[in-house]
Amino acid sequence: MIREGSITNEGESVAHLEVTVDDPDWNVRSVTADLSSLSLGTVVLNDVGLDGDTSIHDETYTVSIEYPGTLDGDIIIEIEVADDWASIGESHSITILNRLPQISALTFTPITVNRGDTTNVVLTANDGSGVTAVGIDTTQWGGNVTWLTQLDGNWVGEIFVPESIPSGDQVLPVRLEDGAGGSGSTSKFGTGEDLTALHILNEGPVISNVTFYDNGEVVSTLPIPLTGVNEYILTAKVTDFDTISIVQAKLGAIAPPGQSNNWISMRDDGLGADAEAGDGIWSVTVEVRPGVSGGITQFEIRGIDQQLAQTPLNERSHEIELGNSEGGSGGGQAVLKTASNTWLIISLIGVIILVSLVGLAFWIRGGGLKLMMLPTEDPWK
Ligand SMILES: [Ca+2]
Ligand SMILES: [Ca+2]
Ligand SMILES: [Ca+2]
Ligand SMILES: [Ca+2]
Repeated sequence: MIREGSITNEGESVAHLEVTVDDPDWNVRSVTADLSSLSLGTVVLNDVGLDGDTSIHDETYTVSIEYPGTLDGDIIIEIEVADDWASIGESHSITILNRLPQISALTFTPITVNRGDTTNVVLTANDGSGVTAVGIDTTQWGGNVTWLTQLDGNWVGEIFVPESIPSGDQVLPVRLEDGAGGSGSTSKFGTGEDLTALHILNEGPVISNVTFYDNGEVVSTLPIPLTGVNEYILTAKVTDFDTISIVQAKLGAIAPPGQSNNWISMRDDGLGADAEAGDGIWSVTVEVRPGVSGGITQFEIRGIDQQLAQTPLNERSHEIELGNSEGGSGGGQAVLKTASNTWLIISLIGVIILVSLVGLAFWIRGGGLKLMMLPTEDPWK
């Protein structure tokens, strides 16, 4: 009967009522449909290719219908077929769908947001049966449906921007209910255009928990070897709402030879220096060689996410102390280190004083032995 299967109310769609007359020998004069149940009066169907009739003289009569009212459900209409002498009538039922409320305006304040922020929504929607509920649906990104409240003919509310929503322009679906019990979801205005998009900013990866390990133990000073190369593992926790594609370190004084200015990849695949794959803790081996200067040294770590956002420049710098070879291990590193530094200085001063005193004594005694004495003390190596 309805070529499209159904009509949507409030003029949402144009449908075609088709009636096929069974007896081809019958000299049909007219086919009409009484649509008074829809307040559309009586309409005439044709079989001459007009008004959506797909084929001329195929005994299928057609008329196009658009229903501006608000009824929905199965509606009975009367079809009448007449020839020159008589007419017969038949009742048929057609299905009217309830058009969803239509959105005519949607604003977000602010419209540019970070994930985890909130933003205010003002939405305007209309329906012939009245609008009874409007909600912003972020469930596809792990959020929820935030139902708006009516204020001055609009629907208003505050929504939370889900942490897992991708950055860029995102259209948030709107759930709507009307006074006829219809409900559904849309991402379009009544005009058919996409709803106003919320612009989601992308922040670069955040670096935290920068830690050095010496054979599995946390250290806060990296002892400088007298010979050979000391290796330590540097790890950092790297977090981002997006997938992290690269984490790199620019190691400076603790880089492998010739690579102090290179960005060296850190890894989170459980291989090499990395203890556990995919735990967000990225790892790289660093080297401390004889001859590097002691004290605080700077290095950088940066992450880059899938959408190429990088750790901000001012959040990349970290530092570590390079100490002398006697650095201990275990808890309370900072205290121990301070203590050993102090003792080192005190003993150096002591040695200097001792040498001076000894030198002075020998100088007093006659100078000749002083030159022989100094090399055997050997405190400077
Ligand atoms: Ca036809
Ligand atoms: Ca409706
Ligand atoms: Ca990001
Ligand atoms: Ca890891």
